[in-house]
Amino acid sequence: MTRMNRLWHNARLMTLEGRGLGIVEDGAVACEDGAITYAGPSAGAPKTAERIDCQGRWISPGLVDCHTHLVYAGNRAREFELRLAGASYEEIARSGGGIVSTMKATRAATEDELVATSLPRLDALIAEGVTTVEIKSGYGLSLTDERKQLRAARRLADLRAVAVTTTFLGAHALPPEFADRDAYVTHVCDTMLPALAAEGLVDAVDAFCEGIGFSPAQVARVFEVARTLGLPVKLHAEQLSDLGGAALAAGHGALSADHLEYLDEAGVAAMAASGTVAVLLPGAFYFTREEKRPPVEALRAHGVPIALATDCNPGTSPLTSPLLAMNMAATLFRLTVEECIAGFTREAARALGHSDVGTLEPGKACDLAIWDIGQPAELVYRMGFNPLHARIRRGQ
Ligand code: DI6
Ligand code: FE
Repeated sequence: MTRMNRLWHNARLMTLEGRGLGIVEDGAVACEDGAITYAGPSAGAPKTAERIDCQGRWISPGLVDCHTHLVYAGNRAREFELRLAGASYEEIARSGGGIVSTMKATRAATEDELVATSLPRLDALIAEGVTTVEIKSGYGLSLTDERKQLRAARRLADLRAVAVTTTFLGAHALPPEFADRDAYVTHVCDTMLPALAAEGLVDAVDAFCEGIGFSPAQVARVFEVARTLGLPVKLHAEQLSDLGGAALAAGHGALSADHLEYLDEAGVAAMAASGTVAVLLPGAFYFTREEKRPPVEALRAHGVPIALATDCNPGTSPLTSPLLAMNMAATLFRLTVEECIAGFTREAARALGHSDVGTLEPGKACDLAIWDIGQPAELVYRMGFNPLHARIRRGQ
C-alpha cells in the first residue's frame, strides 16, 4: 500500500539534474512517502490519487542555504553605523567589537531565547523556498555556550518543516578568557569538539582561517580531531587575505571552502583535485564593501563546483534572502543565471555532502519550491521581490 501519493502536474521543471538547469517544459513531479518517484515529461507521469495542477508555474528543488550563522543573540547595528563613519571590520574586531560582541549577547541568552530570536530569520529563509539550512556555532566559544547554540539550531528543525544541518565553528574567534590562540585551540580540540560530537550535535566542522582568526597550523589541528571523529570539514578561507586556507582544506578532503575572495590559482587547483566546493558569499562581499572578487573564471576553468549561500550573520552579512544573494552573485561576481540557481540547489547540497536533496530526481527527498515566474532568470533578476507560490517539504 502506498501513502501520500501525489503528483504536481502542468508545471515547468528545473530538475538541476546533470550539469545545467535540466529544464522540462511540460513536466510533472510524483511523490510517494516523502520521496520523488518521478520527475520528467507529463506524458510519462504515473497515475496517482492526488493531482495538483500547477497552472504552468515553475518547480525547482527546494533551496539549500549551505552557510549560515543564523543562531545568535543581539545585533551589530551600532557597528554598522561605526563602519559607515569609516571604521573597518578588522579595526572593530581588534577593539573588542565584532564576533566577540555577538559572543557576549549569545552567552547571555538562554537556549529558549536563542530559539525565539533566531526563528524569524529562519522563517525569512523558508518564505523564499529554503528546505535545508546549515547553521554554524561559533558565537558561544565555550563548551556550554557552543552546546547551547547547537541545541538551539537543532530545535529550530522541530519547530519548522526544514532540515537543519549543524556545523561546529569553535575556532571562530578568541574568547576573552583565553590569552593565547594555541591554548584555545587545544581546548577546542581536546574538550569542546569531542564532547559536542559525542552528544550528536555536530554534522561538520568549520574554522575561520584568517589573520584575525586562526592560522593554517591551528586549523590543521582542529581538522585532525574532526578526522579522528569521522566528521567532514569545511573552512572560512581567503576572505580578507590569502593564507592558503583553501589548499589546506582541500588537503583534508574538505566538503567546501567558503568566501575565497583572495584565493589564488594554486588554491583553485587544489580544490579541483579534491572535489572541494567553492561556496561564494556575495552578501558578505557587499556588506563589507570588499573590492576583490573571488576568482570565478579560474574556478570555472578548473571545474570547481560553485555554491552560494546567505552567510546570514550579524557582523558581515545580515542577509536572510537567498534570492537577493543570487542577484548579488550575478551582479557582483558575474555568475550566470544557471550558476546562481544551481548554487542554491545542487551545488549547495554537494557543499553539505547531502546526496538526498538539491535536484529533482527519483529517490531524492520531495523538497520543492513552486514559483510564480515565466522563466528561471526571474529568480535572479528581481531585487527584493519574492515570487514563491508554495514550498513542499518531504511531499507535504
Ligand atoms: N566570516 C564572516 O564573514 C563571519 N564569520 C566569519 O568567519 C562574520 C561573523 C561576524 O562578524 O559576526
Ligand atoms: Fe560565515
